[in-house]
Amino acid sequence: MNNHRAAYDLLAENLEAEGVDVLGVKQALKTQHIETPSWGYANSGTRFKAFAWPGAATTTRQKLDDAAMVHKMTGIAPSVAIHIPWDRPQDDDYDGMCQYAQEQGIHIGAVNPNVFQDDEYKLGSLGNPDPSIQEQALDHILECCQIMTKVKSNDLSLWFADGTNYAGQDSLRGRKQRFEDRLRIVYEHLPSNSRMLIEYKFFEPTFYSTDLPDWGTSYAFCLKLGPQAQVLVDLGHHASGVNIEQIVAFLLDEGRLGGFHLNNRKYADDDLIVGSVNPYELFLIYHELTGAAQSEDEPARSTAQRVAYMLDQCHNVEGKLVPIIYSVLNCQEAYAKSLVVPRERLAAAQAEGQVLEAHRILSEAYRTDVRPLLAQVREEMGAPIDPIAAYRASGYEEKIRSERGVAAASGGFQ
Ligand code: PSV
Ligand code: MN
Repeated sequence: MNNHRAAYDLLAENLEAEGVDVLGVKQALKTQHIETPSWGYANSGTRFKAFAWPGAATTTRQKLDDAAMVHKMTGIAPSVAIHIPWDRPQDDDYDGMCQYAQEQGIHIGAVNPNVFQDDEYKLGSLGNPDPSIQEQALDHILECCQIMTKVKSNDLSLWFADGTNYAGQDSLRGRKQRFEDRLRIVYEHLPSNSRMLIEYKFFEPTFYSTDLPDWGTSYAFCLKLGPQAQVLVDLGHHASGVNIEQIVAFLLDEGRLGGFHLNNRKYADDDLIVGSVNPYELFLIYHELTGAAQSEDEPARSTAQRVAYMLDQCHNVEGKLVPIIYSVLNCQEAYAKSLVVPRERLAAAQAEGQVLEAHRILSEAYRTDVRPLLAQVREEMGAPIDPIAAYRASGYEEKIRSERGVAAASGGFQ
């Protein structure tokens, strides 16, 4: 990869000949931003066992160190999503947390309330039949709205484990109404200029009904709440055949796509590297986003420009930082390929009904080997040309293994 220059020059020449503005593509790549999850640096596991990984972060300070290292290696991961209470600082010193992040060259991103880990939430949070539990969950989410202001975050990222396991267990309409009422209160407490991102998941941990099972339900709630409410698409939370890029296109066009949790749906949740199984699908998702961002269509254009790209991955068998770096790079590659799609030629072929020509134009862009372009961009940004090799050579992994050891727990900010 070190001798990328000749390959880059040739690629740039070919792309220019096809009408691609290579300078513009490089500029776009330099401003790409993938947020990493604090919880991805800590120990995690399957439904059956949490594994202790040597060197895994146990404090938020260590998670921020790791996130900063990922940013240093990639140049495009400058923020970290936090999960409360997992990342609650001692004495609620959020200023100290922000300052520490800043000193490492990163900042805090989305704030994720946790209304699923406490015993009280056994039958749900905002959808719980017990009004006092609904109130407890609401209070926690409202506290997270205040934390947003403290950490200068614009995104409240909401996921609910709510639902039922048995037919007849609870009133399905009743649960919907409880969500509607409580989410309205949350909406009223959002800091100005911020957003509430509503995530959905088609099953798990409840199996008969899930209160927010699909994008349509999240979208319907968003419509009722107002413009600051948008849908969060977690790639893992879809059944196998679902066309995620079509959901993305719809939500962009309606101005309601707020963000992503990037991962891979083979796990049906958060634990596999994004783009590791189906990089073509990731490209097709980016194709919709780039197309909207470059269009004149409103609200699609401005919506695409504000989308939050967040990884939501925990790695149990493949280490912690390398898979996160790998994931960031997969997003970078998919984005680069979407930037070289010849959109005018594609639109013309589509308008003429040239089915396979349109398909060929799009898939040829996907087949472009953009690696020399990415190497060039990284070099121009002052990031390592090969981030994974640079990470392995950095000694960071050995350092955290010897300093942190193997710990079973994951604690707060210390
Ligand atoms: C739930 O599966 C989820 O995707 C939500 O985004 C949570 O906040 C995250 O994983 C971490 O548990
Ligand atoms: Mn998620």
